[in-house]
Amino acid sequence: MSDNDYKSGYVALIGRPNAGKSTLLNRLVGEKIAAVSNKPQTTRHRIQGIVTRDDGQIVFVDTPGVHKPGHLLNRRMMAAVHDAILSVDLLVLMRDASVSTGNGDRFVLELVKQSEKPAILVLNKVDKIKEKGNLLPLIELYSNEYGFAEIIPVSALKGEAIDTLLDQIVKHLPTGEAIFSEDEMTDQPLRSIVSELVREKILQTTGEEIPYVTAVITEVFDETDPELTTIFCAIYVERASQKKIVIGKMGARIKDIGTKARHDIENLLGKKVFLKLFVKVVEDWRNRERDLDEIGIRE
Ligand SMILES: Nc1nc2c(ncn2[C@@H]2O[C@H](COP(=O)(O)OP(=O)(O)OP(=O)(O)O)[C@@H](O)[C@H]2O)c(=O)[nH]1
Ligand SMILES: [Mg+2]
Repeated sequence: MSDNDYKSGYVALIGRPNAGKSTLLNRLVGEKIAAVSNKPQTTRHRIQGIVTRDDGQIVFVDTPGVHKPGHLLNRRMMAAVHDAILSVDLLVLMRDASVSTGNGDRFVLELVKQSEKPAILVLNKVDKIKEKGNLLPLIELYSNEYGFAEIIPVSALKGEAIDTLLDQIVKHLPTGEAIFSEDEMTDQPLRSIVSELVREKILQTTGEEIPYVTAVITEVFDETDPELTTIFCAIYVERASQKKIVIGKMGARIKDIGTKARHDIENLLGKKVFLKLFVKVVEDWRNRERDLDEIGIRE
């Protein structure tokens, strides 16, 4: 292939909360760099994942699920979505095809229409759909609304049709040189990935209330010892009662969170990890500029 055929560009993954954007990002990059959970609003800031192939380089921008903003936190989350839409070459609108169309879906579609950018529609979670013919009305609905360059049913979880999706994405990118070196996989510092992995375990092990009021900051990341990386993470909650929930009976829950997170972090670093977690009560951090800046959710 001549250099003139090489493609490169930025691609935003946008959609409602829970559509499977971060699952897809992890699948595409081949490493766990973004938190995934069945709770909505798992992703809070934009996360880039880089895929380098022989014929091109794609910089994926994972974004928070589109929702009505309440706290300052949520306003910043939605600003990240709008920024991403404006700054990329191609949009991937991701839709959970296993649930019926709601106002949220129409709102996301509207964002795509307003952008007038080239877009690919990804119908995710097809592993949950027995009769593939059931996708046809959805395909029709979306193609009547916008000129999607492609419509591709996938399963991000099972890895179905992911190669087809990548091929189609590269096809629709502008020609250009690689943006990042080929061994780069994300723009996220290890510290933030670690925080996200800990937060993911909190989301996965607690009920409905805790996810929204939790943030994680990696305060110590010490690689001095080549055999063992020492990591301290602070878990923010808003009230003492929430701290009790995160810690659990006799510390059982926080121990569980720590064990699961350490496992993922060791996989990522390829090294043994000593992970210490502690819980801090910080009232109303979701509305405080300084706290949001500190946990990396910037304007
Ligand atoms: N069955 C099935 N489940 C999936 C698939 N993709 C994602 N999921 C599940 O859907 C849930 C949400 O996945 P996420 O990747 O966190 O979704 P998201 O779009 O990033 O969500 P937000 O960050 O909240 O906007 C998780 O429980 C995933 O395991 C899929 O292809 N099939
Ligand atoms: Mg996400």
